[in-house]
Amino acid sequence: MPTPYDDMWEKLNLDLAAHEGLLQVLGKFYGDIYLTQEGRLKGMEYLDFVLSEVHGLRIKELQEAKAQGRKVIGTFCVFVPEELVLAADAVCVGLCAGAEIGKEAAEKILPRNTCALIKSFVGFKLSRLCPFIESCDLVVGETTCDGKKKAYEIFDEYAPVYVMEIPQMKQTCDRELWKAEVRRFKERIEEVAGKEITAARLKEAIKLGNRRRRVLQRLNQLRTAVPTPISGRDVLLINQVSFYDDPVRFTAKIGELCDELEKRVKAGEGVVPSGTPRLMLSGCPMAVPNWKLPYIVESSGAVIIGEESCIGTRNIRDLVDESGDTMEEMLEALVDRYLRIDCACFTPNKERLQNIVSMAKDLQVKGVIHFALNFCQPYAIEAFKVGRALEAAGIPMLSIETDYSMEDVEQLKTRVEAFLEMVR
Ligand code: BJ8
Repeated sequence: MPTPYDDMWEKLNLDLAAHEGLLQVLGKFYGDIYLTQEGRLKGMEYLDFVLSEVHGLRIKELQEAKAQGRKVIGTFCVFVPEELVLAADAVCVGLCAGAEIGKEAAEKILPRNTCALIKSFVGFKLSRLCPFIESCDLVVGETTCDGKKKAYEIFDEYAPVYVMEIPQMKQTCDRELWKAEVRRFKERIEEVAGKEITAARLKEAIKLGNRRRRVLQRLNQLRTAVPTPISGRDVLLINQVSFYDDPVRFTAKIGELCDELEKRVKAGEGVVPSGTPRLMLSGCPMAVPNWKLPYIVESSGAVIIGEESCIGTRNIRDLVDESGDTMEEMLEALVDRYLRIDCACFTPNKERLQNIVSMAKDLQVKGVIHFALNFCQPYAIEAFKVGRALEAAGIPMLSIETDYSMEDVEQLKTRVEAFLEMVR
């Protein structure tokens, strides 16, 4: 069926037939998982709208920004300091992909035992299905896990790629390396954007980034109320959308949603019956449209009230210190803030274990579900230590490894139900 965006998609060289198929599947999937929920906040209509226009209106906005001379920078990891992109008056979009539609194409050039997230972004590019990737003037990769690191070398043949080196430890020399990388990134962004990053612009960008983190922190705080006032699925969606929506608009809209949520909390209204087991997710990021596990968990009679993940708390927990005025002070603040990220790619990674245990205790969850994508060594291996740390704190954990396919849904449901029986 023709759409008002066909010309734009054609200009972006998308495979129109395959793309239409993708949108249809996505629409059906979204309807089943999201629109069937009862008692959703009115504010979620904004998220429904954004998602329905994810490849339409938002891409149109990106094209308009480009026509005005602004550049679009795509990222795959929360380690990329978005503030520098915003300070160069460029648009930053998260590119991590959570669908397996391009898997076949990806497996022609990547080993089959590569994690689904990597296969997804490579597959999207090879199959010409992602208008975000096609809109990018620069794609920023990073040396986190080996899979991503090596995949960028291939991706580089299809798109303009720049790779940031991320340290694997957090000693003084690692901080120095990271600081040098942040400076190198600043220069590259200035070059691509054709604009100097001034101290005044960077200060504004730091404030904007923090405002968005604060509104998501507020959301996370409100959702902990009893009875649970919003589903885990809805909060995950909000976090996912935060990566590609306009940051000023997003922050305002989620602020309004939080006002509504606050009223609901005061009125003592919930979205699940009292006594519903409250759980926390921990592990690999769940990129759009990876809603599989949250859907399984919440349709099995539990509710999720926290995500220890990069599309969740790990991305919003730490703010950038706003007190600096000089470029040097602000770069130092960025270096410190980003180095607090506790991705499983670090060794040792004790902070993550401590953060998971304290988060689970604060939220008073009945248990934690640890999620690793198949073939993701950092998270799958770290699951052992996470389980041990939680056990010592008396908190049960279920460890799940899966991908984006639907083949194991029944099997996962059985395991989640058995876990719920146990924690009840
Ligand atoms: S800071 S979690 S966003 S790297 S799932 S591609 S780790 S094999 S996503 Fe991540 Fe940055 Fe870390 Fe966060 Fe590799 Fe694992 Fe795949 Fe992964």
